[in-house]
Amino acid sequence: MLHRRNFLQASGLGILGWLLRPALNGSPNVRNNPVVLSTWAPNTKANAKAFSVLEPGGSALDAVEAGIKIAEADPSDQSVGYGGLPDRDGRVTLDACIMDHQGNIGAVMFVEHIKHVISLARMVMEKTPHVQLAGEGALQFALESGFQKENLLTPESEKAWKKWLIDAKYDPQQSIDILNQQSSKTIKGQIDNHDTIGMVALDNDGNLSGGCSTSGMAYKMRGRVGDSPIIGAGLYVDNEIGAATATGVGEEVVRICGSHTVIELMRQGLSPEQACKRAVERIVRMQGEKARKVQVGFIALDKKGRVGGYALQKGFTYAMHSKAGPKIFQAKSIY
Ligand code: SD4
Repeated sequence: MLHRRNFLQASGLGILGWLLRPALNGSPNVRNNPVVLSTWAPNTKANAKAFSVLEPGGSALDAVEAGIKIAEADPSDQSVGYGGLPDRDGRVTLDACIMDHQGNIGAVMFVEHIKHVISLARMVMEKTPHVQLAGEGALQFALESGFQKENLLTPESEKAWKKWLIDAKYDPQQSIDILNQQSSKTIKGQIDNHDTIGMVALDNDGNLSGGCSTSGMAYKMRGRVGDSPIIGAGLYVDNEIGAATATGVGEEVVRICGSHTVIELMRQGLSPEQACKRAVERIVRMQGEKARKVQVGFIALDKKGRVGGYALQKGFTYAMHSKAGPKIFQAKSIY
């Protein structure tokens, strides 16, 4: 017996629906308008690398991986990869995730000794039947896959940790305060401020991908995982709508499934900036006065190549690279 849904699919109505699909989605593929967008102004270098992949026709997925690797290898970026600030026990533990235009996802969290966790996340996505690996198991998979075991704690980060230890109270709130200081400096200081890299890209074929990589909150509790490796929180890509990523206090981003929320708001017709604003407003609604004390920033890129961002506190910057060259934005904020 032919079920109603099968009947509709088989009939002209199904075909009509399929024909109307691009119109209903509101945004047919925009071709040859490559754009890369990332959290924080210093990631212009990472963007330039990603754009060098996009411009000759490389995929958005290859572009975000190549771009994020620049931040992961940079010891002056104390929030990502090599040189990342350690947890309260002095150990650098990294989180990353990646998502492509077909909804493929991979993530690693609480990983030690592997510099390019974005590539490891991609390997989880492409070479395993799983989507997330954590801790020792993620390290084991990395070593079996040919990644090098490295010491990621630089002398500078060790020095900063030892200074913190002098009056460390081992109070999780301290880690939040440190992250807030890092991620809401004045505009002038902000230009030099590195932080978690979330990167989203649109390639020449009109496909979107994204990635996110971080050492997480400085001096966090051992084993703490934030939003950055959580698909839907630190990153989300929907190839019909756009791509979004987050930075700041991960606990607040996870609470509202931040990046997925931004995408759903864009699906309702909001611009990237409006959608990011609504997402941070949701944190304010949930957390009330507590929201004044934390920093969260979102950025988003839509299918047409339009970009936007918004933060809870002043001082959040984001960086774009398109055919017009690099551009830095100072995000608007609630407070
Ligand atoms: C985390 N969201 O682990 C990350 C940290 C971050 O800017 O974004 N710092 O919570």
